[in-house]
Amino acid sequence: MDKLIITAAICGAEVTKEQNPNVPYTVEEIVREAKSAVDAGAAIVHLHVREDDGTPTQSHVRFQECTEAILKACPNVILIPSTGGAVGMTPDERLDSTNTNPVPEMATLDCGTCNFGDDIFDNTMPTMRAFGKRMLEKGIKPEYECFEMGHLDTILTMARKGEVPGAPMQFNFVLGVPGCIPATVDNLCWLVNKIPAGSTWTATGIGRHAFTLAAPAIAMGGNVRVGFEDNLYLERGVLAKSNGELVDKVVRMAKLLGRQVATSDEAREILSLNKR
Ligand code: KMH
Ligand code: ZN
Repeated sequence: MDKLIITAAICGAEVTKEQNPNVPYTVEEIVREAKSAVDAGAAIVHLHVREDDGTPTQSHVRFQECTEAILKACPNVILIPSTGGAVGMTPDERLDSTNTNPVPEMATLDCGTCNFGDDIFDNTMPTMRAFGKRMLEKGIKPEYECFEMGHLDTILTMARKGEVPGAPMQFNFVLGVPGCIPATVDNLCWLVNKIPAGSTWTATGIGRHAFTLAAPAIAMGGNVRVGFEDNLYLERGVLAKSNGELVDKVVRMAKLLGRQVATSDEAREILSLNKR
């Protein structure tokens, strides 16, 4: 079994300091959270950025600023900027995060429209084709985010047609978003059983499912994402003080289950990324 790749989704676009005062907004806070996660064992940081007042933005200028600052503190970390942004953003606005220099190694590509709490997260076929084209042109490896069962077939069909980058594909199964597929082991197995041989995958459990989905992912040979984007609590009623605390809990779970944790360079090899 490959080593476990832990991704920290340190910020997100929807969570606020009112919900947990440790949610980062400023560049300094984003660096602090990235470093806490990497120091605890995260090989990857999934990145959203905010204005100083917490407003989510996809501006490449802000991504550039945050990326440079994170890489100064954590020189080897793999960054996966979001192209999902926040609900309601236009596709062009969302894609701006890929306009940094250098181009990101990876970026998320969301695999279909779905409910997102009270909102709709809009990912039409033309939007996904545009995102796939951008990633093909720029040589960005997508992390295919699936929130619903149908998203997997959609993206596999697009890959077969050459509309998005193909093998080896990296999937992130995000389970438990209100209005989307529940975070059950059964649903995770259904998805994992349908990905092409040679693919890699990560499980993300939303809210109270963060760790109950991490456990089967560790046991099944998959990878795990945790972080404030997905869950603000270390345990029931206890707010996490940092993303590092959430990552550390996954590291401890992995140790208990006898699975080793990958460094960023080991993750690059597992994900077939170019060496740094
Ligand atoms: N903020 C969500 C609506 C991604 O990063 O690609 C979408 C999201 C997905 O976070
Ligand atoms: Zn995200």
